[in-house]
Amino acid sequence: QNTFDVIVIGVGSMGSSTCYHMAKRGYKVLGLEQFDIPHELGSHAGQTRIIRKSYGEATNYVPLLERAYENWSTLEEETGTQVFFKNGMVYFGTPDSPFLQTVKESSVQYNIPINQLSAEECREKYPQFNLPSNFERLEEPNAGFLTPERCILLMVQQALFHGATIKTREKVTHWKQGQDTITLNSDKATYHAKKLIITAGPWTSKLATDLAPKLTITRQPLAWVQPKKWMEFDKAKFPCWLIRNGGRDFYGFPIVPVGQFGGPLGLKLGMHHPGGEATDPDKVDRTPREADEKALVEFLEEFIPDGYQNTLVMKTCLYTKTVDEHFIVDFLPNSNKNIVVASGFSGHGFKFVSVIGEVLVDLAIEGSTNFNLDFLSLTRFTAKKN
Ligand code: PYC
Repeated sequence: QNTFDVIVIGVGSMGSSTCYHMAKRGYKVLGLEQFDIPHELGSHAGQTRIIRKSYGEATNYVPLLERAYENWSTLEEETGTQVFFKNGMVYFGTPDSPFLQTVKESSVQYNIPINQLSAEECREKYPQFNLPSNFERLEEPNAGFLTPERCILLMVQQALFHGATIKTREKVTHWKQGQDTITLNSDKATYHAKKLIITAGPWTSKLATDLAPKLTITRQPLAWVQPKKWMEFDKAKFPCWLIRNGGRDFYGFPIVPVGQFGGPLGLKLGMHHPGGEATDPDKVDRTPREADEKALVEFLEEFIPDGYQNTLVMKTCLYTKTVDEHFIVDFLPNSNKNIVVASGFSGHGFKFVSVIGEVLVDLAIEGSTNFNLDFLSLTRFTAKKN
């Protein structure tokens, strides 16, 4: 009974989606999670996550996003539960920002509606923002946010419904690849499987040590604050936002009603660039620091002046970053295509969860995917040097 078609290490965001897609396709899957599902120690907690399609990081992501949107919608239909909230998104920054340029390129290449707002139109529609006159102002009406904890719970629920075995509070201590079988030890048992999928977020480098030089874990503070005018920031009026301000990039969400979404309470924001300090997921100092709060408050006071009255909650999230901030979705080298890894989501991965699980199933079971994932491959790191 300890033998499976596939074992998934880490049932956070990517792992829950992988277990869900694997079980739906009828495979015998075991998902092992060292903490609870969901938990707050990795990268998936925090009530809300941005979803957007006119992608600024690279146009190559858009086909994955098209499918991610479809898959989120399927999950909603299957469970009768809303996980995607389309309140729109704004992108603000200097016109030379490569990110904004790529948002526009994605829009043109894939026919994704975006609006370029004049300073006056923007002030009229989004009076909450105070922007330098030279900033470009873009709006993506079909973007919005996902509810990560709810998404994970629903995917795990559906995985269980389709026969998956999910074990929590069980830590993988060692795995080894044999001729046709992978043997895996946890702190509770030994298991065997034909395929292994590693979706362990910030713990990935500890389980696939060859990847350690390619991954940096950073400590990312988040704040939920009380704005001066609460209702101006309600999700009925206020969009998700990303402000690219010369290497100091911040993002945030509207206030969501806690009765529907759960806590924390308030207006949420975080700093995306420059990343927080490098850390180890087992040793990270999660205590909010004065400097963390100061950076976020100063940003609000400059760009969203009515957005800050006082701080309600601060939390620490983790990013797992690659040098180019593109994901790693690939087979482990020398694994004969039996071990697949997804990591390095670099703080912008959650929106892709619903498609990455599906891609990982394709890679593990079929040995390939229809998506072009060259830009997410491990070989891109070495290819660049030659
Ligand atoms: O996933 O869109 C995103 C995002 C932007 C900044 C941090 N996360």
